[in-house]
Amino acid sequence: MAHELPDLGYAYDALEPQIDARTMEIHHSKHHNAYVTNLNAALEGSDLSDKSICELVMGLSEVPEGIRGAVRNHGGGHFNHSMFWKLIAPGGASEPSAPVAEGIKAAFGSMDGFKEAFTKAAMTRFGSGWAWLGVKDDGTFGVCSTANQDNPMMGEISGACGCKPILGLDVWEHAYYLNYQNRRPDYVAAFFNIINWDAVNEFYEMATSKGQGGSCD
Ligand code: MN3
Repeated sequence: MAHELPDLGYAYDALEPQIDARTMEIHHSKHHNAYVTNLNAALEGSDLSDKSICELVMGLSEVPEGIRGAVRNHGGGHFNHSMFWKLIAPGGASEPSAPVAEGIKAAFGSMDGFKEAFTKAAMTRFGSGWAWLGVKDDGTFGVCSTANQDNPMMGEISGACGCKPILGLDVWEHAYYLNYQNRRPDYVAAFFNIINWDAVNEFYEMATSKGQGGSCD
């Protein structure tokens, strides 16, 4: 079955002023849509068409070499954005509840300590990529970043994350340029005000109970 662009579940202007409607519309209906279209095109004629996006991303090393790059870029893009829309969906909890709150405190000392570490990951990602909060195999929390549309679910190929992602921030310029131009720090700061912590909790449950990350449902 072909992969599909998920509905946002909320209006493009629902996140203003933190993220403007035009950015959301282009980001979802153009950028994310293109990842889905290109992923489907790459998979056409392969025997991977029955695989879920989660299976594709987690099993990247088993994808035939000829289409592995396309699945990595476009499949990663589809996975990451599907997770991202849920993480900024309006109406959820504005702060984490246990055990996410406890995991953050144990790893970073406080919410401010977490924000500092996450902001650093987002700011030191040169060029395009993502910043992540994830749960490691030993249950502790960590922060890292990946390039392009890679994500920690891809394992070692994505870098040194070594975690299952429960929160991610798109730091590609297409995610913020219309409103923030070169001011990535302001965009990152705004993101903290719109995180849907209910979604983070759900991704935490998924990570700890199934060893999977966002977009694996
Ligand atoms: Mn994006």
